[in-house]
Amino acid sequence: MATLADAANTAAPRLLIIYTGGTVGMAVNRSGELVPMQFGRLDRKMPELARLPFQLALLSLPAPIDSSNVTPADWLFLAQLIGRHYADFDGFVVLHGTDTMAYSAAALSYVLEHLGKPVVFTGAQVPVGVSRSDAQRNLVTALEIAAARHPRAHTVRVPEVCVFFNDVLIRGTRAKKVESQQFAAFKSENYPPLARAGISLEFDDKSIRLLPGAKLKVHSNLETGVAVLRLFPGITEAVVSAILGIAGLRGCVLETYGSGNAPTAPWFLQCLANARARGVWLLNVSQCEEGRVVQGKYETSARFAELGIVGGDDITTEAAVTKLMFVLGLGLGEERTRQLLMQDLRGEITH
Ligand code: ASN
Repeated sequence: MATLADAANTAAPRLLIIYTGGTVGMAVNRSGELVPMQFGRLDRKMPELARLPFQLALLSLPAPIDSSNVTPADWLFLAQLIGRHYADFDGFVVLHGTDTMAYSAAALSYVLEHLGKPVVFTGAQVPVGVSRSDAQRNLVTALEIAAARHPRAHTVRVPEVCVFFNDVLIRGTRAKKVESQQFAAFKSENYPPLARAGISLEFDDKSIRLLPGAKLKVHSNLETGVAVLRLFPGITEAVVSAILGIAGLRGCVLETYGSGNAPTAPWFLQCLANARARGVWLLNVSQCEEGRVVQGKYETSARFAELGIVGGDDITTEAAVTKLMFVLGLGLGEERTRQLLMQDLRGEITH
């Protein structure tokens, strides 16, 4: 672990930056492609870090990655790392590629149960060191959020896994990457941002989850036998039955239309029934960016409840995939699994 900055005041907040890769730390290789690099001396690239009133330390993954290569094993590794250093730091900032940041933030939200300290994911669209980079701005404010306390009570301000990007703080289970060319890469879906950064940081305290009563629990299992089936007009029986028939499939996010609607063709419903008979959990998530799944509102979702398909309310696909991995990874019985899938576990759904 490298010490980046020791504030003169030893009571200054202690923050751990975990560098996983992503554009923030990339450089162009000989073929002209952006590839992840070791950060080396981050404080040389960002001298402003030394001026922050924090005690900063940096940990890098042994081999930084483009976040398109992230796996559930990486999420568990990250969670263990945070768990191991939990007592020694007041907050954590994870530098991560933007492509799958929303999945990673959602996964960590589930795996870190009863979290009482901030875990702020951030990154950049332009690498640090390039003059127009957004890295400095994103990282400095993410650190401030990780250190933030309520002005009077001095309790932790954001005891959540969240994403900070381009001046907006988003709950980890509500983030979605919506832009690949602009700096405003993320959107908070179906939930207000937790904070906005302007000249000052404005927290929306009523939208932030309260401190947990219990001790942090770091879960160590995620079920990887999951899939996503996105419907489109003209989808064939061959496609649906191939996906739902995958050997070892335990759960599938069904990306449906509008308020959770899907074809009523008998072959389609039969494919769903066959999957359910094999014990595959189906979680109904809308392709719409706003709004929610209401099973039974239209005839086109009327059979879903009786087939045992779980309505995902206003959950995002990112939060749904990782929720399936987490809940199925707990290895619980039928009834408890259904309850947890329907329940709001980490602020991912609003009933
Ligand atoms: N491909 C990069 C990544 O996700 C994109 C980025 O970080 N802006 O690692």
